[in-house]
Amino acid sequence: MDPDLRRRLEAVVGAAHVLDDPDTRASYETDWTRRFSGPAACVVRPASAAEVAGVLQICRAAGIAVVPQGGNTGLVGGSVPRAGEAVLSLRRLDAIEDFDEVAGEVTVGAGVTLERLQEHVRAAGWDVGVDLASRASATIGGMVATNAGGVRVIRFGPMRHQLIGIEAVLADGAILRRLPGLLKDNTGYDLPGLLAGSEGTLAVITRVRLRLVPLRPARAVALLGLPSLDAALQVVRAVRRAAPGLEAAEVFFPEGLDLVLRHTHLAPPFPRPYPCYLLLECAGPADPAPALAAALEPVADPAATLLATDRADRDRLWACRERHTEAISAEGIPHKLDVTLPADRLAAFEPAVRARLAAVRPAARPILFGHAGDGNLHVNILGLDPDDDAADGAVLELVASFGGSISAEHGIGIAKKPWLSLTRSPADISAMRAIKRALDPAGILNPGVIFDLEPPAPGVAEPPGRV
Ligand code: 2HG
Ligand code: ZN
Repeated sequence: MDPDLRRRLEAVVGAAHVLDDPDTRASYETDWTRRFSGPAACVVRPASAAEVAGVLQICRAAGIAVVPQGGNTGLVGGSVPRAGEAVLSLRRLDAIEDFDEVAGEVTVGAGVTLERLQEHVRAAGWDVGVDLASRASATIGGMVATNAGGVRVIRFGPMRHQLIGIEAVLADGAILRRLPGLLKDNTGYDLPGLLAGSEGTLAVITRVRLRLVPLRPARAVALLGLPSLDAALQVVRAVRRAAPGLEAAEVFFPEGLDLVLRHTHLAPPFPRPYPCYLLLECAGPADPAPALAAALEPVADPAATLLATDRADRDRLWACRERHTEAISAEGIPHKLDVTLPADRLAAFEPAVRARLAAVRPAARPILFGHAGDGNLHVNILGLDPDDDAADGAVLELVASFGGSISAEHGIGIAKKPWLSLTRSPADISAMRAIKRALDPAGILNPGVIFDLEPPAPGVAEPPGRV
């Protein structure tokens, strides 16, 4: 690393927080999938918005691009370097401040993990509306930057819906600070909403103000074995109407459950396998189990239904679903395609995607699971070369032909970039490019993520389906 650049960065963040030793850099250079990895010039670890601003000004002057990174739990290659950028790790911004226990709002540093925030606010009777399996490592800043979804979107929406204020640093070092704690604040463009889901390409998020939800301590979980995804979706429809406390409706299939059981050594939930599994969670101030049982009674086979209320039993059922990601990773490096389908097309998509994959790449081993309540399937594929994206393209084209979206909750990153135009129009993409150019004209913030700043030269056609 250039010694002069190092000296200038050290003057802002301190010598202990500019890391360029290859062994120390390594964990910041590869993402959770292990499919996306690249060399960083260095890792810089600021502790405040002012330090972030100082680092961005130095990097901009030196022409060095910056990749913002939280817990590095991303799954689309958007938070790791590609070609010698500086990784800007936000994990030291880990203060939980200004918790309004009456209004249910809290201001949180970007580097606070979801799990720490959950523990903090639950002690006072509040909860975070978003929950996801990587809660121990995922940071709030990264979750806002990617507009994370998770298992409770059907009840509380994604991260953008929890956001009521933001502090973020623009590429030129200017600090946006909108942390008003006002529920009504109609004074121009919604900058927090714009930055949510911008994947580190428009600004570096340093603090956010979140709306909380009342803690619902009484919980009931049901796991059902079913003949098909279509049958599972019919159960979800019935339970949604009859059990108003429904927070999660998750599906998985035998090939995924087998992997989880092998990896975790958990006992199989049922004495025999089923073609599809549905996990439902209801929550409320009082025990939701009777309402859930009553809602299931007309639609579920009692021999293929487990109901759990105490914590250890609920966790055991959840493990069958939540431990898919780690069990798949233990098996190999997967291609991960996180897609949404319109509710009425999801059941037909499942056999169609399996058939498409078998035709395009017979060696592909699809493992499907996801959030049935909001049409979000995680199509994980093992058995492919990490650089072979023929299966990715085939699946995403199929999704577009079903009227779905090529990214439900993980973002575009670099993994989905070639297919962005399948579900965003030329007008959308040029508006996004114009916003990017206005906020980051030198293109130093996470360049190459979501789309390239420059469209193809006039007269040069973009390959179909590619940006
Ligand atoms: C989940 O729903 C996460 O568990 C990860 O979004 C999905 O590993 C995946 O593909
Ligand atoms: Zn998910």
